[in-house]
Amino acid sequence: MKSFSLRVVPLLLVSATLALSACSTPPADLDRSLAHASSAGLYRVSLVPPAPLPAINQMHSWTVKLATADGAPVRDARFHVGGGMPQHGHGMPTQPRVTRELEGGTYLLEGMKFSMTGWWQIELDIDGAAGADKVTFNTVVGTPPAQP
Ligand SMILES: [Cu+2]
Repeated sequence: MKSFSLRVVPLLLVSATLALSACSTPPADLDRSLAHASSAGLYRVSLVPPAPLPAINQMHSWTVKLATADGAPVRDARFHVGGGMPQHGHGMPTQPRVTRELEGGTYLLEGMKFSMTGWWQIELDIDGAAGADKVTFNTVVGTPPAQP
């Protein structure tokens, strides 16, 4: 038993080191587009973040634009918002919600906050006139500028 542990520990250390270095780097071919067709093709969805994207740990809002596959704005839709960091296995630190429709097919997504730099996914479950569908976006939160 003792010799087993002695052999396993160095392997664990090596794996942990590899995992840490992999964490900080999003996949090179990551699709960072913020305009997608939904999974079943029912909708076209765009996310509009504030520009520039706020530093980590700041609460802020995004805008969601929902249209049919033909591009007609979709009113009165409902959303469930999820997401997290796929490389770290944790979710969002807040529970973002689509709180209201600002104008036809344009919605306010409040409560967004990124607690770490790196690759985040934002998942929307959509319930609208054309049916239920979902869409996932990728965004990479940058290193915050140095504090003076
Ligand atoms: Cu993380």
